[in-house]
Amino acid sequence: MSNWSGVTANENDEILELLNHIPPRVFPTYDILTYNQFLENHLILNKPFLFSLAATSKWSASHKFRIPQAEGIASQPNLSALQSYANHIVPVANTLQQQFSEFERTERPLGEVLDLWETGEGRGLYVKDWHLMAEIESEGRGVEEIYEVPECLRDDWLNPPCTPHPRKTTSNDPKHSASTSDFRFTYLGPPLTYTPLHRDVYGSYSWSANIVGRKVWWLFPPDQLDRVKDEHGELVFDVRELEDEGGGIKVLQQEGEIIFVPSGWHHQVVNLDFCISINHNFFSSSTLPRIYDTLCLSQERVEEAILDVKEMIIERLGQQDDAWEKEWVEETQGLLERDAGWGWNGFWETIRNNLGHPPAPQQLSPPKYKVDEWIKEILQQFKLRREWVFLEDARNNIADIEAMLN
Ligand SMILES: O=C(O)CCC(=O)C(=O)O
Repeated sequence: MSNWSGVTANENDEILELLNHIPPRVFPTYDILTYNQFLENHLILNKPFLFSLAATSKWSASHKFRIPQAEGIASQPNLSALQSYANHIVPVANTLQQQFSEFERTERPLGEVLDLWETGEGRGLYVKDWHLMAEIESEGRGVEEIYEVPECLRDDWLNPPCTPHPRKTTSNDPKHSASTSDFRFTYLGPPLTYTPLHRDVYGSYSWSANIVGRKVWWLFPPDQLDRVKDEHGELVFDVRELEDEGGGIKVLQQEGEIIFVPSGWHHQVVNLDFCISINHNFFSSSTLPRIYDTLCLSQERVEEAILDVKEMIIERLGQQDDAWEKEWVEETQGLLERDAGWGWNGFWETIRNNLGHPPAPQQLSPPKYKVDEWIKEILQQFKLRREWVFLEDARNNIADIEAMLN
């Protein structure tokens, strides 16, 4: 059996309720978008849009994983076709079991989850953040067996460059630090599985393509978060519990469409059908000032959380020279790497690698003078920080970067 066995009457009511309250779409939907339009109207202005289903109609995944039904009836996922990846160990969230500010999470072979779904079990299970593309490449094949990244989205400084065919590695390939290794994900889950309110890692953009099924998105621009915070200033988990759903901008993403989520925009997503989607978190040179600010904020939070450690270091080493400060900066970097996913060394290393090996050709990247401008802006700010004084690796990366700027 390859079909999902359908929704219960209650689930159906919930889905209809969601569908009945979708406002007209306020963001543009493009069949075609040139890189320059993308850069000017969306990357730099940091504004959402969607690509129409034309963007994914030729993807292998759209043919392999989708079983179309009669008009007006949602496509079915081809679970049997997914069985060819049954041995992949995938992260699974149980969206019926909230644990504090997360779902209960496990890791298990994909085949186990597919087997449950094929018998109508595992209703709340959501396979999230499955590194399908990296797995395929590690097995020596090319990601063309799934998709091809749309041209506009190839200037991606966070993921390995888009190469549909098996990736040939050479000794000249840039070294990807652990923090910049792979943010290309596949998600699959039954109707009503969902992703709670969040903002993407590092303050990156994301794009997300629906291979099978429809999703509802709630999007919140960075300055419109007041109504989604609780009395302690913490973000709520599920905006559906709030009056007027916290004032989010609601978008129904149809099967085949790709949505672009700007940097720093919080979002929540609910699957209306059995959904299979592919997404990338990414950023490019135009995002660097935002990514920089996000890392500064993460650093502030880390410092506040371990102020007692600072006092202990000062007590032990005294303040007659800067030994205490060196230790303090190193201490905060370690924690920052664990908490935010990277520290300043990883940040500057990523910029150096991408400048040295641009992921996209010139016509699909911002003009060089703009790239230099964005980098110089953050360099100037970083040189006023104490990390500039104490982090030798960051300084070395910056020396390499400066040699590549005009
Ligand atoms: O599809 C989902 O459940 C979440 C996707 C998401 O949060 C993203 O693409 O940034």
